Amino acid sequence: MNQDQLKQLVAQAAADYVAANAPHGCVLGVGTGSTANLFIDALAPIRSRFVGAVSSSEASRVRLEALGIPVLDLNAVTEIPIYVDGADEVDPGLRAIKGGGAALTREKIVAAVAREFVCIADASKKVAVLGKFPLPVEVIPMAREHVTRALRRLGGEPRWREGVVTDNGNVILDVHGLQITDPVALESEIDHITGVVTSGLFARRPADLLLISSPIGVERLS
Ligand code: ABF
Repeated sequence: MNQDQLKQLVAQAAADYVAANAPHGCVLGVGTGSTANLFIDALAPIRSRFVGAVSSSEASRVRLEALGIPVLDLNAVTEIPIYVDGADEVDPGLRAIKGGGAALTREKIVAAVAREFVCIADASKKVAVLGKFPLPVEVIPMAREHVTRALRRLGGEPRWREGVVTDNGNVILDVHGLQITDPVALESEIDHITGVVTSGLFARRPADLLLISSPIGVERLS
């Protein structure tokens, strides 16, 4: 099985999980990326189950609306029973690096509201220690160099993702060379740098359920 087939497998498993567990008439949280795109497509047969979705990006909003799933403003929603999204790396504590697709801030906001965060990934995303995938950090543009210096002091090598502007009008620094042995502490430290909007470390609020696909099937970890 190639990686695309593994993504398809886990996306379908997530749609099945949602069909079995999401209350009728609820609002679903939907993430961003190629695995999330396949999950959105897999929602087509069950779209009448939801009154709508909250999306973590403009790209996912367009895909959801094309399927006839209304996309709601998060400020108009009080409950999201399930939020499904991909990740760039996941560790055994279900903590993740996200944000390769530059949607990290909205993803973190949706995860904060959701009762259950279901992370979907193929087995290549599973790691013992987070950090091989460069950690994305969303930054207010005028603070870019200040935050770069502060991240260097934390031991990483930040690189500006030139040409990328987030849905919130900010820039992304990708921090290379980190061995993230204490993800909760590092998430807090980065969040406290003035000018940082958020980091792609999902450690204080890890996934509640990880669906991970490999050639032998989809494993559920919680
Ligand atoms: C999002 O999609 C991210 O936070 C992560 O960056 C990315 C994973 O992308 P893919 O599913 O394309 O590998 O959820």
